[in-house]
Amino acid sequence: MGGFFTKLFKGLFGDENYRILILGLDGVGKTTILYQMSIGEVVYTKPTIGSNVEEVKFNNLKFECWDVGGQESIRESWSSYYVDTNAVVLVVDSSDHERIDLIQNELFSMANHQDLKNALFLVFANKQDINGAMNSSQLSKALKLSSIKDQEWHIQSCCALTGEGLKEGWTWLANKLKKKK
Ligand SMILES: Nc1nc2c(ncn2[C@@H]2O[C@H](COP(=O)(O)OP(=O)(O)OP(=O)(O)O)[C@@H](O)[C@H]2O)c(=O)[nH]1
Ligand SMILES: [Mg+2]
Repeated sequence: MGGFFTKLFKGLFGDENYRILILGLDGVGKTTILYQMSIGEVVYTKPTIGSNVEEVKFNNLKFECWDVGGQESIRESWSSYYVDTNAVVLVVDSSDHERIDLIQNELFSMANHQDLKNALFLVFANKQDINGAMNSSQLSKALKLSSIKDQEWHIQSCCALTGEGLKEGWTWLANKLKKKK
């Protein structure tokens, strides 16, 4: 009975809580995206050492968003955040052609990790304002996204400084999470 009322309450008041990991190489815009989504502002950021966590409310859902630093030494700790994760938001600097293979490898090891087998993958092709940035289909190819078969994924181009594209990406995530429940 308790379970029924909890479900009814959650259905009416949107009290679902989802665990989201925001990952990507250093300097790609993860912390900028986190604060655009949580407070709606561009904040001055320093490289993240360890992680930040903020609550994001979107489309009647609550997201507990973990933004983990992307520097090489911190990347080793990413997998300790994977358990019970509903979705990975992978942020890529679309103008960084040199490190595309590096993040492609990181993405594949995430997709192959047992703890992320049921997670959704949202890829933000960030920094679209920079000249020479790859668009979402070029980035999708470079990341070999179509080889990811076990998880559902989506790529969205964006500019975290203006906020363009962020809501569209988050809407995909919210709709998928609602369907999964
Ligand atoms: N031009 C441009 N700059 C951006 C964009 N998004 C973020 N930046 C800038 O990129 C720099 C790094 O952004 P952060 O959000 O700190 O990057 P991060 O991914 O959190 O980096 P780590 O914490 O080191 O892993 C900052 O100077 C941001 O203002 C964007 O869409 N366009
Ligand atoms: Mg950061």
